[in-house]
Amino acid sequence: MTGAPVLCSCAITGGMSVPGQSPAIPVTPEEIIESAVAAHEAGAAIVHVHVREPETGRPSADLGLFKEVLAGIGERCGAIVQPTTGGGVGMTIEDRARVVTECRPEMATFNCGSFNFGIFEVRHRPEMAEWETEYLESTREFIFRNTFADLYRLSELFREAGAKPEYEVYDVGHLYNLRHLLDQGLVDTPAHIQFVLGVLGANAATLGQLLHMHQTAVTLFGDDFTWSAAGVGYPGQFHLAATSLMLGGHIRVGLEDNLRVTGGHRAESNGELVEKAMTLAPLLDREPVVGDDARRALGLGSAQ
Ligand code: KMH
Ligand code: ZN
Repeated sequence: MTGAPVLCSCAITGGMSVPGQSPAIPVTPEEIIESAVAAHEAGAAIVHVHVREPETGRPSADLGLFKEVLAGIGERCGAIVQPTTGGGVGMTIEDRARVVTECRPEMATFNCGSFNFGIFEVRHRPEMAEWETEYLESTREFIFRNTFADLYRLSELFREAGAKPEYEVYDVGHLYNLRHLLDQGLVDTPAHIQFVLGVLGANAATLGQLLHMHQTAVTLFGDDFTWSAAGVGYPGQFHLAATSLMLGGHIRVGLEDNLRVTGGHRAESNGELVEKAMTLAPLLDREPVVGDDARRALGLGSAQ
């Protein structure tokens, strides 16, 4: 060991983006599986997955697609496969939660509060299909709904399914929501928190805000939590990864959150983003881990 273990999570395709934003975004189940396996080979311990309608690329919560993707990745590598319960525009909490109750993954995302989630500022490219332009524009009116009733219900469903939540917090108030759930006996500790910064409608992907949110989490949870940082956009993705490595956190990269590998170059794959992030780890005395070492770091059982 050259330092404290670090887990890299790769967010493979996303639900709040459209495929016309970049040809690198995987769409079909085969493409998502292929990209997830390659991200794992590049060093990602966790692959975070959404699914898309194969014909159009529209974000979907279809259970058949989730089953195909989860099984496909599981057959080909030992990554922790972490489906989303975040969904996309127009999906209900019941749609979004079904992947947890039906597929019983070892881990899944759990969004900790409601907020505006705007992607209408994304550049509208001529090659985008009509639905893609409409999808981006529709987010001027979109509220990412995660009410207290939703949070309570989702907490029960995760427990029943035996899935570990990754608590996604986008702003400081979401940490207080999580503390409230803990006080209600709805959180098993240590909780795993993902600081997702840089969404239009929530907090910014700056070092100052990550430090503020991390410090708030320490105040609320002491040292009884593990955490990771996901910067949305470029260079936020890599700036937050570097800061998180310095502060002892884990990291998340991937095409869901950012499409650039450098200021001048669009990423050609998820693996490329993982590789770049992984070069930072040894420089900052962190030891990348995958497989059962990664599971141990998160308090998960060993792989089946
Ligand atoms: N789309 C990201 C900004 C989830 O899938 O549950 C946040 C996310 C949450 O990945
Ligand atoms: Zn996601």
